[in-house]
Amino acid sequence: MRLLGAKTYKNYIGGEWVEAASGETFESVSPADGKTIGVFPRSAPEDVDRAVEAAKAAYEEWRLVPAPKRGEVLFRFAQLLVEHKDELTDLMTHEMGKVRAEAGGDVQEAIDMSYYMAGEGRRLFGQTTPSELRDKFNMSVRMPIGVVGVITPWNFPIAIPSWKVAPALVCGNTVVFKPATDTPALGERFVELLEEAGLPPGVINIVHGGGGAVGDRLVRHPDVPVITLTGSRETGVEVLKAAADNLKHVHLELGGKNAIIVMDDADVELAAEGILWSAFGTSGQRCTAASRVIVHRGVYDALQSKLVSDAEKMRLGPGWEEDTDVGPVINKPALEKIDSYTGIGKDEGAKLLTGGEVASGNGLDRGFYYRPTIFGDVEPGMRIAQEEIFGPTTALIPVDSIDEAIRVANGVMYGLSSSIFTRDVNKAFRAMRDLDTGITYINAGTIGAEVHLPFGGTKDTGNGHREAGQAALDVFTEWKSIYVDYSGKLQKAQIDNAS
Ligand code: UN1
Repeated sequence: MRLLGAKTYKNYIGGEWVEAASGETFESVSPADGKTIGVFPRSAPEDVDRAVEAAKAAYEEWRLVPAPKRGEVLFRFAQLLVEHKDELTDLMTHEMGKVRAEAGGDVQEAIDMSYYMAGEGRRLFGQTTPSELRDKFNMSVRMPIGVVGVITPWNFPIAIPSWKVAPALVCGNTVVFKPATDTPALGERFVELLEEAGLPPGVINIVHGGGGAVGDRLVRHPDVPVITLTGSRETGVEVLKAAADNLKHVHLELGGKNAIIVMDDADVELAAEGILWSAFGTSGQRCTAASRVIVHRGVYDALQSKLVSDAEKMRLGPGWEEDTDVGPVINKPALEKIDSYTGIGKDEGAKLLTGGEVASGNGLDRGFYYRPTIFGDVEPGMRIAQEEIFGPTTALIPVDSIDEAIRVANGVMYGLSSSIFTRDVNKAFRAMRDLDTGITYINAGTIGAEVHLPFGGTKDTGNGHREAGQAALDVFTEWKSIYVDYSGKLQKAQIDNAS
């Protein structure tokens, strides 16, 4: 692979590829086999300051570029992503670890989002509305805000940057982007392609480095009015607090503890397929992963045995090997955290049905592989049924009715995704209304959101915003209401037209 072999990468600031001011570096290492992907600048607050300065200067011109023209750059970017899809997919299997089909899906999601937001350049609709006074015209328009700080996770290393950067840019903002330190090469390729698409210098900037030095400075910088972060609940709370002094707009996309409900009238085969895909796809490292399965007792035994036998057939391996079902998890601390939850589940009295161990042999020792893990007889209050594990572990919780199923599904702090398998339309509509999540699926798993619908969750999954779809535009614009009086005289609202 072209990008493998410890290539040295740089920050991109004001249209120049530059090292960190300190000259310090860090490595990105493949979770699949431990090989070095590249060496990256370990940036400090002063690098962030330079990037923000460049982005602030570029904003003054970029905000005046007509939105359809801004959209055309995104259109070219989408085309470049199409051209480079195989290369990016391959790199993702190495740097992040997901299997090839899913890595291709990740890149495809960015292609979809970029085309969608390119089109938004010719919409960005506001409203026109009557005035309460004669000879007066009212409208509202979306205005860009300024420099957007984009902080992204490693689990969707091309898709999630596109969810944030594409709408930020089409709305007329400029960006300072900090990719996760586990997937910096993918972040860098993303920016190289934006440069190639014709984005003027300073409109997109990338600063590599950790949350402490780079993220924190971005969040506190007075010239960065918008922060968008996908990460853990803990980081989200810290970011919100740090941004409060400057009254920043903060968009947060945080954790999930997503449940699939399987009713006794469900197609059990289909439900099992949906559960395995949602629980073990991306090795369970999606915010939308199904880490709970709430099962009606009428089908509990049948579903459990099908899940266990199918999970045991899944092949672990590097994502680039065609017959791999489940790739590695991202790094050693993640592996240890996932394994610690197996211990917690056993101690709590849940029944370990399969998995529950680090996988080894056949070269797996070189990476971070964990066996697909299913716990049975789980009580809704157990920690494995409450806390986000972010790995290939799911918990089966038996229930007796739709009411109990919905109560259990809602009985967690998060509210991202949910699903129900049922053939009863009444139960499906109950679930659509009563499941307290930002996303609900009927007869499908909890993963697979499409880019033109709002993405995000209720409760501790976020702070009320949504990304993707039209909803994303609300994160990256301010509304301006404009009143045009063409009567030629002073007209006083609320007074001259009093009834
Ligand atoms: C995430 O895990 O943060 O719906 C995003 C899905 C994907 C996106 C997941 N399209 O699972």
